[in-house]
Amino acid sequence: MGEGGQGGDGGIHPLVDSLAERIRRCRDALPDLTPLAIDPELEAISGSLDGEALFIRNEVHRCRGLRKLHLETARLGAGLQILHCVFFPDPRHDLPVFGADIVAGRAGVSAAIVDLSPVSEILPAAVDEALSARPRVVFSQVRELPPWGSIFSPHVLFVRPTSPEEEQGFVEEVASFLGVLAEAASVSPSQAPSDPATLARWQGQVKYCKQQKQNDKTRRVLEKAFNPQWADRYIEELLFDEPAVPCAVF
Ligand code: BLA
Repeated sequence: MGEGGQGGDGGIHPLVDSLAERIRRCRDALPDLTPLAIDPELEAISGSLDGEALFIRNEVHRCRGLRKLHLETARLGAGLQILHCVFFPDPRHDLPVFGADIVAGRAGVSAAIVDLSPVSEILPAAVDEALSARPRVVFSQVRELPPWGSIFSPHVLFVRPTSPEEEQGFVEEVASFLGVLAEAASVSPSQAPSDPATLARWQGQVKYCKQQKQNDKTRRVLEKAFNPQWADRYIEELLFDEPAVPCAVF
């Protein structure tokens, strides 16, 4: 891989690489971590687009309190590199959705976002308090959220990192968010599938998925790299599949 690894050499941007490693380390410490089966057609996808290497790698697990932990790293043409990560809670648990996304192009990282997003009106109090108390990193370029971003919490961090120091700072921020989630997941009780609170959290998670699917930028990139039908299936089945109705969990 060439210096920085972000040229047209098929490599991975160093932030994508180091964040993926850090997320894996945090994920691997979660309670009762179990790999989930994944369609081999979706696990590793390679090809080429306009003469450039194209690939997607997907990892999927579950753990105590969380129904699906998804980590994706991708290179999708025109030098575009993406880290996409969503940890979806089991609606029986009062836990937020963890989401992180990095988009890097030839000119560097344009978007880096991380959040623990509520599936009810507000975050669980312990999560909110722990996020408020976390050490903060200062970023020189904070970005404005699109309208569908109303699903994110007041703690959401959406920045364009402008130096290796800020990139490292972003990795530390993601680790802080994951530390808060790990603590919450290890102690959260499981409520009945029929509990009104479970149903409300299920609805909240369905809404989270629907709002994320309004991000046209994701769809456009996948349609260009593959085709509209493929993009649709990928988004509906892997990126933002909606949780099963809780009563069916019985
Ligand atoms: C923006 N997401 C983008 C952009 C692209 C993608 C190309 C525009 C870059 C920019 O605004 O600088 C593409 N992201 C992808 C693709 C995948 C992906 C193809 O994850 C997957 C294969 N997006 C998420 C998640 C979050 C997220 C989980 O998938 C947040 C937790 C956020 N992406 C997000 C936001 C923007 C973005 C907020 C900016 C959108 C805007 O400004 O309109």
